[in-house]
Amino acid sequence: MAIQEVLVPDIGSFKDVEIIEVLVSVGDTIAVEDSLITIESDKSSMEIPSPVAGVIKELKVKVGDRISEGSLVVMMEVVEAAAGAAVASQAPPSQPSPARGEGAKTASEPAKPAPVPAVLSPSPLAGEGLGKGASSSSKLDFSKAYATPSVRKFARELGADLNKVTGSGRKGRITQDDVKAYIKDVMSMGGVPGRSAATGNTLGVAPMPDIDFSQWGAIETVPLSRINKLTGEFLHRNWVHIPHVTQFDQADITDLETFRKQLNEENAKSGMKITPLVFIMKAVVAGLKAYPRFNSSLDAKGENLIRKSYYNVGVAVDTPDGLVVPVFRDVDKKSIMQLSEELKEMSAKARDKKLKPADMQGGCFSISSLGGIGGTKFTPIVNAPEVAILGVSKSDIQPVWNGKEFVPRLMLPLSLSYDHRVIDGADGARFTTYLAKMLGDIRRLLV
Ligand code: CAO
Repeated sequence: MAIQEVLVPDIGSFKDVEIIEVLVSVGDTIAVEDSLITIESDKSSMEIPSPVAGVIKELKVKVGDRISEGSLVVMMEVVEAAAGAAVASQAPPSQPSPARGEGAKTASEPAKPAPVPAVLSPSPLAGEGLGKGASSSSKLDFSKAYATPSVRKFARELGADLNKVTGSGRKGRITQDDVKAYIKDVMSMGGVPGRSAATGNTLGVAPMPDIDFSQWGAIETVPLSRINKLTGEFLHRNWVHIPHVTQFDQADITDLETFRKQLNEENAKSGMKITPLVFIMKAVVAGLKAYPRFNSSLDAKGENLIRKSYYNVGVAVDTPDGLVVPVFRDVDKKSIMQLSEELKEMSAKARDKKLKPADMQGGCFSISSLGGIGGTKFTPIVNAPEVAILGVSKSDIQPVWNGKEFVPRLMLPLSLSYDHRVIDGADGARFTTYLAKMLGDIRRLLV
């Protein structure tokens, strides 16, 4: 073992350039060609790798120092074989260093350890600048990215596309931490680093800016509820992963309303209130039976459809803490009165935060009813792994042409969003037409 100086080699036009990274620490065991420091001029950055293997005994530089050819970088305790190689590396810098290849093995014995100029690993800022250890099979083109060779190498090893990473270093340089943060973001979105938006695995868009709104006036910061956060994540995932189409339609519920009001009058004493929603749940189940693709889920690989022979319907409930979707089981087997009772119970449980996880699982299809509030139509987000969701808006009286004249009819707006990977547009329109037919004449639900 011998302590040896490692010097900056001939670095061409680089003179008095700044060290922007020190990549080693005292005590580190270094292999031949491990990078020691990164230097940066106005035009490019480059790493200076070690020409010898050994243990760092002393750092002679720090970030911000300026160096030129011959500057001392580290004191290194070199292993014997490498010490010999180090002397052999005194060949002119423009020639390939035998210390890195076969020459190291054939080098003659050194008389004494001599200072070792390191061998360059250039990285033009606007060039490919591949680190030596980078995979030659990699297809990622980082030519526009502003990063040092070690960061480029790190990004290639992880398959991160540096073109999409925002640099937080000086002058926007991308650091290793920036790459890690990018990978974390991509993974949290269920994506694959390095795959472009075109492949469907990442959004490939810049993150939302962090804005200080107080610069324009008074503000208050209100934390999102747990439900808000969970729902937000879930909806975002579904919105990104599922190709949505929304089919609009309307159902003539004039006769249904007459019947519903009659039922409510008959049950006034019991306090039971029947809303249009329970009829819609029944009509949906009839639709799921007529069009079984709507009662299916895609498997995780997206290669098979899993068809269900049970009819569980989720209903979105608005609570002070956010949206929850309790599931009503076996809707096909329950009466209008039973469903009304259950809807009342479940809505109360939801608003009192008493729903259990099991109450919100196992749904086949969801309904989001804003009919009690207002609006004419909207585009609900599919509640995966389900493949369709029905949005219901407020019914109103409209003039409808009956072939001879316009007559006032109570029309219910329907907005069906579906997963276009599973459901074709024609089936989407068939499904809403079928729903409208069922709701237009609820006797058909018995057939
Ligand atoms: N058109 C006209 N009136 C309607 C209607 C419709 N489509 N649907 C319901 N109504 C009426 C009801 O008949 C009731 O009238 P009365 O008070 O005169 O009896 C009134 O509106 C209120 O109904 P409701 O909302 O209490 O009951 P519901 O069975 O229709 O809905 C529930 C229950 C739990 C779904 C509902 O309370 C709710 O939370 N809706 C919001 C769902 C939501 O937030 N969806 C958005 C999800 S995406 O962000």
